[in-house]
Amino acid sequence: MRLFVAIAMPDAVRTSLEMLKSGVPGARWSPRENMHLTLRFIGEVDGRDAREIDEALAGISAPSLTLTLKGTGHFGGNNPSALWAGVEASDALLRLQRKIESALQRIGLPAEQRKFKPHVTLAYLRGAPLGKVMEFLSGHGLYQSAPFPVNDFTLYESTLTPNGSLYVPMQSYPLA
Ligand code: 3AM
Repeated sequence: MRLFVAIAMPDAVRTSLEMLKSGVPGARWSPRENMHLTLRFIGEVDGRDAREIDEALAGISAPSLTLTLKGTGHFGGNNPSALWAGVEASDALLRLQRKIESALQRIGLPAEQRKFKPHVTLAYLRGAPLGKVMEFLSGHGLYQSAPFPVNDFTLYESTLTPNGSLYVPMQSYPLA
């Protein structure tokens, strides 16, 4: 199974993100139920590893936090591959991400090579005109969610289907 660790967006935040989802031809907008902030992509593991990962995540002790989504951006430079909503800087979020990273390294997962860039993916893009992407970004640069509490994080299973990825929450872990 293909796993990742993320923070699920509360319903009110999903609603505010829904309003951003238009105006870019070639965008495959993330379905409302998929909206999350990835803390750690794990990838393909077997059942035994999944159990170890679950135990490692269950052993994490970290405080609950408050997040605010802020602004929009894209990955891929001049060949945009994804649109996302940004996250207001949060040391508590970085500390949580580091705890997850070290817990997973302790059980033998290879270190994540990419720098952590907190974001909520809005759409994956294929052949979207750069001008439309720039229009989207300048039009939604002032996007901001209400601050929201984060009281847990979740281990997700990602299933690739012909219509895009299906993300199924497997287990949630409370923050103190
Ligand atoms: O949270 P987002 O949507 O940005 O792109 C994948 C998605 O990111 C990312 O993990 C999230 C859940 O699928 N992802 C997929 N493959 C990846 C990889 N090999 C990856 N992240 C890092 N390395």
